This record gives sequence, C-alpha cells and structure tokens, in this order.
Amino acid sequence: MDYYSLKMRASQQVGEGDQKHEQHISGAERIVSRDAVEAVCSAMAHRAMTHSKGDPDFINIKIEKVCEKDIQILKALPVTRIDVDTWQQGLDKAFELINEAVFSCHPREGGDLSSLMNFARKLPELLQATFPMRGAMLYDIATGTRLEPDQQRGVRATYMDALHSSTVDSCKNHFNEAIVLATKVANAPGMVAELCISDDPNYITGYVASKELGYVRIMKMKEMGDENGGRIFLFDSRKAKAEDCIEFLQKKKVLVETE
Ligand code: WAQ
Ligand code: MG
Repeated sequence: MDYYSLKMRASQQVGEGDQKHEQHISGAERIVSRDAVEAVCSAMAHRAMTHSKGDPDFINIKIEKVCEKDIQILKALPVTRIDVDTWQQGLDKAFELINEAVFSCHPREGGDLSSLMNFARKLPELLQATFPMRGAMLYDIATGTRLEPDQQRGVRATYMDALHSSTVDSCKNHFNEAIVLATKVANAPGMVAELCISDDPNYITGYVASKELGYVRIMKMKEMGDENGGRIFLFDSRKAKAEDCIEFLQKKKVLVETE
C-alpha cells in the first residue's frame, strides 16, 4: 500500500519594523493512505484557517510519499491519569515523576548524588526555557547539557501518526496527537522520559511519559489562560548516541497502534 506524509504549518507576521517576525499559529502532520490524501489536506487547511491563535498569512502544506517498508509500527504507551486539585500540585507531581525516572538511570556504584540534586533543582528552569521554543529541549542527563542543534527552535519529532487513522479531524485533539508523539519519543534510542505542557492557553492537561511509566496524564499542569507550554526530552548519552536519537525523532516514519 502507498502511504503519504502530510505536514502543515501556519504562521502570521507580527510586530513592526525591526521587531517584525513570523509567529507560529498552527501545525499538524499525518501519515495516511493514498485515498485519504486530498481530504486530509483540505482538513489541514481548515485547521490552519480557524485556529484560535490568529489568522495565518502563510500556510505550508507538504505532501511526500512514504515507502511502507520504511514505516515502523509501535504499540501506544499504556495510559494512566493523575487527578489533582491545583495546577501547582500537578506540576510538582510531574517533576517528581521525572526526577524518579532520571534517578533510576543513575549508576548505583560511584554515582554522584549531588548532580541528581542539581538536576532536580534545575528542572523548573529548564521547563521555563522551553516556553519560547517551537520544538522540544533535548537534555542529556549524563552530562547536564542541552543537545539541540538549534536551541531556539529545539528538536521536533516528526513523521508519525496513529495507525488506521482514516478519520479526518479538522480541529486538534490534544490527547490523540500527544499519545502518538509520546509513543514515538519514548521509543527513541537513549530516551529516558518526556515532560509536556501544552502552549494552548485553554488546555491545561499535560503529561509525563516513558517506556517504563507509560503515558501519565496529569489533569492540571498550568493555570487556565496561560499561553506558556513546552516539552523536554530527557536523554541519557550513556545509553545511545545523540545523533541516533535525533535522527530517529526527526526522520523515522512511525505509525502508532492505539486501542
Ligand atoms: N516535537 C517536539 N516538540 C514539540 C512538537 C513536536 N512535534 N510539537 C510541539 N512541541 C513543543 C512545542 O515547544 C510546544 O510549545 C509544546 O511542545 C507544546 O505543544 O493527555 O497540545 O502541541 O490530554 O501545544 C497534551 C495532551 C497536549 C495531554 C500537548 O502540546 C492529554 C499539546 P502542543
Ligand atoms: Mg499548541
């Protein structure tokens, strides 16, 4: 069977004079069978034209053929949820899960506990640093350094979709898209865990994910109306090469089998 990758991004010019720049409004991607290409393309245009972030003046839709033999099929991470009363509790819970995941990678013998304490202290700052980024931060827990080739943009996971997703969604389903992305990311070489908060001002549910934890939805992770969000991919350079991890995130075609 023939498959096609479709990618859409929409942006708007904002600011005056020197401050003039493109602001990202909306993006989406799919991998679909040949017969769905036209409908999905038109749904993407619709999504770009009706986004709450504004009216786009630039929309790019890219369509590429993908060989079936190059596609890897992955089982979706199992999903659990944590209910919290306040977003502060949710954020604390997320930090706690991430710190545990990072701790469990630490060598038992001769490990340096102060670097772990340091990481725990740094984590809220790292999250803040992702807010202006369009992609994710790729953070090496072994060396305490950032590995994105372009730190302003970050690393983007692409070429992924849900298997058998013939339906055409014209508006964003945060959870469906996130479980696909998180499943791909968790399967990247050397990946330890992911932390995610939407940048959508009215979407306050976020998640922590890893192969061990599965996909843990945390129902409140920020204040309603807050347009800050971001992603951190926590990677361990003792387990894999950064190039291999980035190559997988950016190039490998993945379809995720959901229930
Ligand atoms: N690769 C890497 N980073 C990305 C990507 C990508 N493909 N797409 C978005 N990001 C980064 C970027 O910095 C965004 O600002 C940030 O992640 C948040 O992206 O179970 O909607 O698309 O209900 O706003 C979670 C769903 C939804 C939780 C997350 O993220 C649930 C969401 P958004
Ligand atoms: Mg968003």
